[in-house]
Amino acid sequence: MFPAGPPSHSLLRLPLLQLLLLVVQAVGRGLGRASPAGGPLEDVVIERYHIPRACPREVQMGDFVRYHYNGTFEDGKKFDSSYSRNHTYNTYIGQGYIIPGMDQGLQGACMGERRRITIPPHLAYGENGTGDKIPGSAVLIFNVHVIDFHNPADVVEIRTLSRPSETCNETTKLGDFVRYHYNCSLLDGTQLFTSHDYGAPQEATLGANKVIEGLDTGLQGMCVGERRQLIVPPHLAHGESGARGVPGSAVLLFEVELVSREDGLPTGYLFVWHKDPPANLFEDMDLNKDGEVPPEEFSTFIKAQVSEGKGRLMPGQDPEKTIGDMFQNQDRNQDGKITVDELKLKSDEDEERVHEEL
Ligand SMILES: [Ca+2]
Ligand SMILES: [Ca+2]
Repeated sequence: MFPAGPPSHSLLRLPLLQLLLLVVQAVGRGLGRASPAGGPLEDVVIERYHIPRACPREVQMGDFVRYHYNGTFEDGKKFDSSYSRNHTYNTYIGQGYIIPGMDQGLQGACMGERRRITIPPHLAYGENGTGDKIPGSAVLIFNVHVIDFHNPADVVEIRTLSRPSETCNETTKLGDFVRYHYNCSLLDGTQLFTSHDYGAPQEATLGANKVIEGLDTGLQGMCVGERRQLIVPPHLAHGESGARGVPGSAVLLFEVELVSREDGLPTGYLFVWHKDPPANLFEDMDLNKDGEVPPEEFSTFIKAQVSEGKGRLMPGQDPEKTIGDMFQNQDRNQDGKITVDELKLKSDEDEERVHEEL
């Protein structure tokens, strides 16, 4: 009734220590179980009937696990199922939130693993049972499917899948404007989002709080053309409450490819000069020398600075809009033209502000 350990094909893939533990478990528990007297089950029995090919880590004390289960009695009668609620059961392990037998029975599980956990009454609901569903002295059998788990201390796990063959001199850093493709799924393979749905790469300024923290981190230090896999725990993604299409406390799997990278501008800046700004800035802008700079002159001047490589606009926004915003900032009395008194460099303004504050 309780086959000893996992099916033989998966034994080959287990690390030796794990294999030994399983054998010890199986022998120890198997003997206890199979006592000729047919005595009571003394311990939790774990049968790992599906172990995924890749198991980079196993459930440990303190992990938060999301799993589905069917709960039955020894006669096969069902008493509870997470599937009927259409929602995983989510809990911390080893902290007494669940019956002791489940706390024990979930430890060592891989993501995606299916295991049967048989729990004697003294590690479940004891002699008295509980509610109207669990009678006294019931042995409980849980068929469990582990969807994902994480630890609150987890950081983003980053694995480079491929890099462009030519050397990469500059990698992404905070403040950069990046374009990237991504696929996002749950760890059980459920597809959630992909940039390929939009037919264009996603855009973001790194560190600008525009994407979830784990993705922001995972996109840093990357070469253009590099592909990475990111495993993002929920506290660096959509948290306990989840988001549209994302279950609460879900661990997310991203595959990202960096398409392009540009230096960003300092916070609050729309345009910067590469070197010093022109000495006679207003005169240079006032193309017809009438003492006023309307939007057309302003726009012509800024575009010339950009095309001559003297300065650059904030990346990731329509240049016309940025230039329009710059004009609005400078036209302080909003009369549609900039005068020599109105024109101020942002760096000078900031400095003045600092002095005023001091
Ligand atoms: Ca003018
Ligand atoms: Ca004005």
